Amino acid sequence: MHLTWLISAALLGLATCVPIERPKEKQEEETPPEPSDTGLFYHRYLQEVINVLETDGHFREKLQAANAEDIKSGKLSKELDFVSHHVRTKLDELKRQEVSRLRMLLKAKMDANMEQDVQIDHRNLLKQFEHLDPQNQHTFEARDLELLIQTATKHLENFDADHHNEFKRYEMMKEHERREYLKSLDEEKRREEEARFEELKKKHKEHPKVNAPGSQDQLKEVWQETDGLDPNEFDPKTFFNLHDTNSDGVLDEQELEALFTKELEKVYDPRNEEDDMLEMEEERLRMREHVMKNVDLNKDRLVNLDEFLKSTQRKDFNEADGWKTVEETQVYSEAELQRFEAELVAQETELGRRAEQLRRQHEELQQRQVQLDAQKKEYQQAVLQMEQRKSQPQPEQGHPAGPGGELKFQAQPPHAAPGDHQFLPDSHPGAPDHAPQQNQVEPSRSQQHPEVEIQ
Ligand SMILES: [Ca+2]
Ligand SMILES: [Ca+2]
Repeated sequence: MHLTWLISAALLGLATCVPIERPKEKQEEETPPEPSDTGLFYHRYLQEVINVLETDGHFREKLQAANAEDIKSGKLSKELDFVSHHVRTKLDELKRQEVSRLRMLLKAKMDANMEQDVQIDHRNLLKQFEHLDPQNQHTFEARDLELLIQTATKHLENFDADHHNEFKRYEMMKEHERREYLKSLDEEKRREEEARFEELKKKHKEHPKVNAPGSQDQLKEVWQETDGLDPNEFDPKTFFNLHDTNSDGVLDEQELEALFTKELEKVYDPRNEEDDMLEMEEERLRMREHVMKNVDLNKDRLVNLDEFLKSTQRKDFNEADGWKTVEETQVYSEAELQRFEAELVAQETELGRRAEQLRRQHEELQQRQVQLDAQKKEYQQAVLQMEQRKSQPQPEQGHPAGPGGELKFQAQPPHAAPGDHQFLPDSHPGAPDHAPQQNQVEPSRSQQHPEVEIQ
């Protein structure tokens, strides 16, 4: 039954799942426990929907009676039709807020991709978010609850697997880069660097024994060093209550992981070059998975007191073989690394191909620019020539200076029509008889002036 019951517990933080054996003084505390962060990108929406649903007496009752199959099949979601109008209104509001947030996400994504002035088809784009029904963006319906539960379950189940996968790729990339670096060195330097790597590896392996998570040795160390209690008085029930920090009666993933800090500090120190803090986080996750696998009997991703006490009765609780850390574990095989490297080469080739394509496009553009520049220059020269011709003195014989019709035209004096040439032979400036009338006026005026001056 490794399925959706985790929804009702891990996400919903339901009071129904809380064991009855809570200490009396804690029962009186009415402050609701802080729910743990699921890490989902719609965590807030999910949590708020749960909170609102919990305020409805009918739904709460149905949830208590529901089993994992009812939740998964969507039977529980149908109960939404019977919740109070007030609750439905609140849920509608939550959905509208979530849709609006998703729209902003889409907008930001499009802006980042420089896709401006594009008509956004929200209904279509919202389809990529599976945790709500995008067809109806205004009200929260049974379909929304069903999708929310199914999607969160799926995502949570994949969460750890995705993380391991990411870590594996990270480790392979690290090794790939190390090998490439070594390849780039000359013989002597390479040997030096190889020796240095070995030295760091050796140094990283030097640490106190790491106890198996969830074992008596491990818990006792926390009891003694973190809680400052006498190891001879170790009491599982007290231990459980001490580390149920939000007092909700169960140890969730974060509370469990907090128990491993002491062990992790034995191996990883952020000040050391040889200790990789990403490896430490992977180690923490592996430890949590190990405990959950052995202790979480009902597979709800939570450890209740009953499960915890049972785990302390197990044979391997007292067996102290220690824990195999990440560096002692084969995270990837040589074949996997080679496949990864081949993938990298393919990616690089593709990038190279695209870069080459861009380079060619750039060249073409440059050539086009050169052509345009040449055309521009030709045009400018033509304009210049035309202007020069315009300003040249008019040829006396009226012969066109150039072969072009325009030049022929420009070469002619502005006020003389071609036909005027017939009368020009007689109109030499030297011939007073045929001087233009204006010229006749001028001398007469100049003749008058001396007369005026004489008078
Ligand atoms: Ca807790
Ligand atoms: Ca459990």
